[in-house]
Amino acid sequence: MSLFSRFRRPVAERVARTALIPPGIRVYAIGDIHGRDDLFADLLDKIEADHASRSPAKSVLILLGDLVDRGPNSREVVERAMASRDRFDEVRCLIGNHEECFLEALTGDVQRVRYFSRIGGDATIRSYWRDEDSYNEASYEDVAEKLPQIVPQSHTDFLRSGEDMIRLGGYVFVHAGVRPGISLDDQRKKDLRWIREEFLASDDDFGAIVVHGHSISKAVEIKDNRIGIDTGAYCYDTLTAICLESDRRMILQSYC
Ligand SMILES: [Mn+2]
Repeated sequence: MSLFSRFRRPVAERVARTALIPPGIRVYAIGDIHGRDDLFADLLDKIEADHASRSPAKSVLILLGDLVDRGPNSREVVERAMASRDRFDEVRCLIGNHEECFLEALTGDVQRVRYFSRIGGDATIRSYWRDEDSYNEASYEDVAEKLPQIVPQSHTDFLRSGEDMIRLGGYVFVHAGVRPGISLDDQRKKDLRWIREEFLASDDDFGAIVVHGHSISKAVEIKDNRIGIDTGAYCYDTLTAICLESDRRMILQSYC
């Protein structure tokens, strides 16, 4: 199947009046990209075409985190995310657990480099290192020393400027989820970036519909209290965005 299949405008679904995005704003949120720059590039094109085909509105792009690791082109994904600031009125990026570990590895701490490398960061380091042979021969100590030098400061600054929670109308955007029983204002960073089962299993009203990534499902998960859009770019070759405007929502996808 062609990656650049012909663009078809998706049909918007109307939802409950409580799930509103403020007037004049059109949000596009993208799930975990994980180094799949091919899918990211294609999805951004689809989003741009979708936005242009609709009535004028402020375009807000939200990246739900986990831009890096596992897939082959993390460096390119970060570069493209930064460049997307020229294509949208506003770009906001969440810090995923993989960005957290990447930023920690960039401190030069050998243990953190080792951990980062194990959870998928190996692919990220490779994308910045470029020279395959020298990377294969490098020790963790070598990597800890060299990594902060080969990752451009602009990339580090961009990732570090990420947010942990974005609230917009009746929605809240987080990387992983929220802890049930705790108000949105009191959520802990660790849960927002790492939580899985307790959040996914909960039927609680969290105070806003939670749009999240982090936990992979083959199809988009739309529940009353949450919407999961991590469709496993690096393993199922599908990257998903949700468009939210007023009381409408629609899905855009890129796959190969
Ligand atoms: Mn994650």
